[in-house]
Amino acid sequence: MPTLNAVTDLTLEDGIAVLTIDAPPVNALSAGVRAGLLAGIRQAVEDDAVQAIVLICAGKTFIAGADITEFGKPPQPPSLPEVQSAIEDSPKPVIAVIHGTALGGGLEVALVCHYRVAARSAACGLPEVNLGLLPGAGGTQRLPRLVGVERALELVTTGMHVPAPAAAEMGLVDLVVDDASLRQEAIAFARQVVAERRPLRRVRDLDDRVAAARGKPELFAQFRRANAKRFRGFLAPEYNIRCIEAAVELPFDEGLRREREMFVELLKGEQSAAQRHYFFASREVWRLPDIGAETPLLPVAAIGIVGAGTMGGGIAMNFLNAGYPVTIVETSQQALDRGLATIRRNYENTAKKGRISATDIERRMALLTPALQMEALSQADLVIEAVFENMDVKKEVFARLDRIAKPGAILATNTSALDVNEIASATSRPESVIGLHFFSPANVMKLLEVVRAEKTSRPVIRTAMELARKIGKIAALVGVCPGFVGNRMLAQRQREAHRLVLEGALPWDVDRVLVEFGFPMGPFAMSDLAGLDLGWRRETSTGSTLREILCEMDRRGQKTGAGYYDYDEARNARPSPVVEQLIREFAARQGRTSRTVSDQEILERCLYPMINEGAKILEEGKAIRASDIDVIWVNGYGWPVYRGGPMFHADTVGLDKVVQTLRGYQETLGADFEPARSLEELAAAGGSFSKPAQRQ
Ligand code: 3H9
Repeated sequence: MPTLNAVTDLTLEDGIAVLTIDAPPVNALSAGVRAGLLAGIRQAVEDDAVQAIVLICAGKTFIAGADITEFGKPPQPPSLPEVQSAIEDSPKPVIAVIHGTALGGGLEVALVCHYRVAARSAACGLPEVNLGLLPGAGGTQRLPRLVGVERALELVTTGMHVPAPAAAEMGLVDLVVDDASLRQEAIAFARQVVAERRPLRRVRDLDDRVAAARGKPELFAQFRRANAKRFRGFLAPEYNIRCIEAAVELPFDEGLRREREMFVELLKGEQSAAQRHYFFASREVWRLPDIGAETPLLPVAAIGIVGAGTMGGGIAMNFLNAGYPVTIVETSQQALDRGLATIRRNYENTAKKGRISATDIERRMALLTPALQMEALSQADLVIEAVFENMDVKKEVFARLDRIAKPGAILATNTSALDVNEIASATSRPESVIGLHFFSPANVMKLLEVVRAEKTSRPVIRTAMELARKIGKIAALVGVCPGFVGNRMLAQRQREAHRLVLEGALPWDVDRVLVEFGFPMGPFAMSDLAGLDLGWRRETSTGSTLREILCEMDRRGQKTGAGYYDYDEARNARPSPVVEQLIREFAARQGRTSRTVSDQEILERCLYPMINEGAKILEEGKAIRASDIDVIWVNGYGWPVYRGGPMFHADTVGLDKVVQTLRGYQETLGADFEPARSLEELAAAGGSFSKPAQRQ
């Protein structure tokens, strides 16, 4: 049998046709793959020597889905449904052979096969929801027919990957075999199907499992209620649910049509565009233009951490979780004990939720060595400083580390805003110094800003990025500037949020508008959570800002039961009449008259200066690309992923509109709103951050 095309191949092995897809990196269903599949199935069906067909993939995975890069482009024949019909209607059994991951359209292809055999290490899933989509090739109609409605709802709304053994248990795959013998056993299974004259099992014809949910709308209502918080703001989960409802209530072909319509609607919408942008952005962020595979990686086996406070402890947990031995240093036994106790308590809380076992806790704690002397860090390959945020203190720590750390060790600071160049200057080896800006709580937050100082060497940067990957972070390489990328932009939003309040908006108005936009929390609720007294001291308080006045009144945030909001016992927030009155008086003392501020103004004034700052950051080369800024904001600051990130959002709004609006505010509010030069130029050239003008 001939090779079908560049990405598919058909061979005959003693009556069994083996149809192989070989389309790196992930065997996505590109036009070429679809064409090869269709041709292969047709040839195998026509060939009298073929008794059954085995569909298998080369490389690291089974089909990982539709080719996302084709979305939004003119469709190329054959369509996926056409290919699927050829498989499902084949008069000869077709067996999907799954290794790696069968995802999205990949699993949907497997679901039109008559049987599915999977390697033990494989996983299956319909992750379209994470791209703002739904499975658009029958997945929502076939999945519940195999696994039942409750499971199907869970799978399509989370996009979770189901390991092969669990997939077999729920009826998604028919046989699980050892990885090493997958191909051989799959062919043997095909022979068995032929020998036993097993029926051509078409999932579309099954009805029992969906019938069980027919006429039970409360099942869906309950699912929506239980997950309302998780789905807030997202369109795709609701559309996925509606498709499963259609699978239950409509005949198969009608359900398919409904699914198709909703898929197309989502595909054309802003949310999916944003989530697909984020998918590629979160992969691109790892690519460093001037640091490639030729840059040597430094060996890192042992970690040292200076400071066992909230940050130091959280950072340590990342490395312990990944199996690295960590030495953690504090200045007093009491602080050390407290730090270790917090780490243990965090692990115990995780264990209570069933995510780790008691053995896991002990294994991780055993990797941790407490110490009172910095000399204990002499053998560490990477030392991360997490002490008080003060330049003199940091420089002193680095000067000492310079004397103690072994040659070649990476010396990292966890500063969130200080000048890493200056910190590096306290050592005789600035090339080894880098910023690793973890976000709080460091054991939970995915984001890591890797801060490249002027003299940081390439091997140090590459090693830091690789380590970040190993400990499960999403790392973005940024340059030295006050606040780096994330906090520098946040400062813009904070300034406007506070200014808006003095002009007449109330803290809960600002928070509500940002929450409606999709942030989990607004800036004032956030301040209350973090504590208004961060960096505040009664002795030096001058009562000249709202925050100071609130602290002086002992309204220091959630922990004191009052801040910008009032809190009840269960920490539920209520707008505070006291604060409202206080704001009015404070503004009046400053000679301001209160006015009505529209929601639109709140949103524009909080977000557009951030976008503007993002443009300046790019101009100055402090971020590599606009999409890195988006990754930072989605992972570090709760920017809703269905809005892609601040720079993608600017593209969605239209850069000319952003510039115009900034100009408008500049007239009344001054230079803070002056558009960045690059933003104006890009807007004037009709470009966008995701597609710079020259590439269009
Ligand atoms: C769908 O199927 C819709 C259907 O229901 C309906 C159709 C009508 N397309 O992640 P990695 C690239 S929607 C194009 O770094 P890993 C990726 O960009 C799809 N490209 O590897 C990267 O490129 P580069 C539903 C894709 O080993 C390279 O492959 N499916 C696609 O860490 C390696 O990727 C999904 O949502 C794609 N579908 O993880 C699955 N997938 O090297 C999405 C990947 O140039 N994919 N690429 O940066 C994944 O979850 C992971 O890629 C996977 C491998 C787990 C497969």
